[in-house]
Amino acid sequence: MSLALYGHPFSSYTWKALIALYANDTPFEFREIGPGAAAQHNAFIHAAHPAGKFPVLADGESIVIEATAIVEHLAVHHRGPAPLLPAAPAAAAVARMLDRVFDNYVMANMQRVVGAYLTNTEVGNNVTLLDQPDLGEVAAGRQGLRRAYDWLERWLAHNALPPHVSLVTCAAAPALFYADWVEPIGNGAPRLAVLRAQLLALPAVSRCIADARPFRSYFPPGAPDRD
Ligand SMILES: N[C@@H](CCC(=O)N[C@@H](CS)C(=O)NCC(=O)O)C(=O)O
Repeated sequence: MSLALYGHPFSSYTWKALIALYANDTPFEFREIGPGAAAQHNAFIHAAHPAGKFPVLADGESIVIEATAIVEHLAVHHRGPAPLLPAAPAAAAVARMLDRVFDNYVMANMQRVVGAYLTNTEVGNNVTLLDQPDLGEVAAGRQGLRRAYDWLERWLAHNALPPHVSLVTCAAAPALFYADWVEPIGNGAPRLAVLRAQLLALPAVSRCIADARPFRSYFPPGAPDRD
């Protein structure tokens, strides 16, 4: 059954699906979406997802939306050396909890800061850069990140991530990569800073970083001169 992933190389949620695919060397076709992309690719995601968001996975006749569901779909239907979800149900439940933490409190607050630099963030509108960001939104997003970092730092003091590339890796790597750009993790959360560095060194993640590098100038708050 042929797999196609619709997404963009600079998109954090696209990375989440790509890391799972790369970790298991799963063959797939990447179908880029965005302003310069093939019209049918953009039309496909707008038809496939209730909010026109990406990534979207096409697996033969099956269409899977939402990055977490894509990773879970791959874990079930395209198994490989990286199990993506721990085999033990209790450990899998913890992996799903962490996936929610990274999406809802790291990725969402990072996107809140990014969104403060943009106008027309509604789906289907042309997004443009504001002359001045909404400083209240920037501060709220950064404060939310700090709280998420503190929670994760406490969690890491007593727990470890699954010992293989998993749903947690897929959620944590892009979330921490971009979040650190808008609110540096720094000395306040040393375990989390180490985790970010470890995740960035994984082959599946460093491949995403390399493929996204040409797009860094588009990061609305401005990308730092480092990974
Ligand atoms: N809950 C979605 C979020 C996906 C998401 O926010 N994707 C961004 C790209 S990283 C997007 O589609 N942005 C364009 C838009 O919102 O119209 C998921 O987990 O897949």
